[in-house]
Amino acid sequence: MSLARWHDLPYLGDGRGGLVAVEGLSDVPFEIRRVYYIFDTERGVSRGFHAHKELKQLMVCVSGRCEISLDDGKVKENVTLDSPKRGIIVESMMWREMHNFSENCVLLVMASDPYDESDYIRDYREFLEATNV
Ligand code: T46
Repeated sequence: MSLARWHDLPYLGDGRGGLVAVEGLSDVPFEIRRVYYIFDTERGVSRGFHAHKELKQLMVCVSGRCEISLDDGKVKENVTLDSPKRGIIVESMMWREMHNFSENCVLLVMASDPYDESDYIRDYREFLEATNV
């Protein structure tokens, strides 16, 4: 089974251009309690390198492209995000890394909870211990 849960977004574009609207609980399977976006990433920079204990997120590349590495402690998978119409839902207890950001990449993230540093696992060995019990 794939680790990446692809999620098609409601597309409302017309002759004037594109439009995507996302509502929590109906268009994504959680309440959206925080939105953030990553942009102007320097060439060669990678980000992430952590998992979340509880947080669920929908990640969409609304401009450009980037690669996401997912790892559930047993299986690893790489996916490319390059469409504003489709994203991935990243569940809790999933190690994630973001690589190869294109120059114009804007990675939009809709999250199920407010920011809470205590929800992060930033040590890979600790993550493996928690997932391979
Ligand atoms: C994730 C990936 C996809 C905040 O204060 N509030 C926030 O909402 C966020 C997202 C970050 N921060 C602080 C925490 C750090 O001091 O901003 C700093 C940079 O965050 P971080 O190094 O965690 O950024 P990334 O790009 O490695 O990870 C982020 C999210 O933190 C994470 O939840 O899943 O994007």
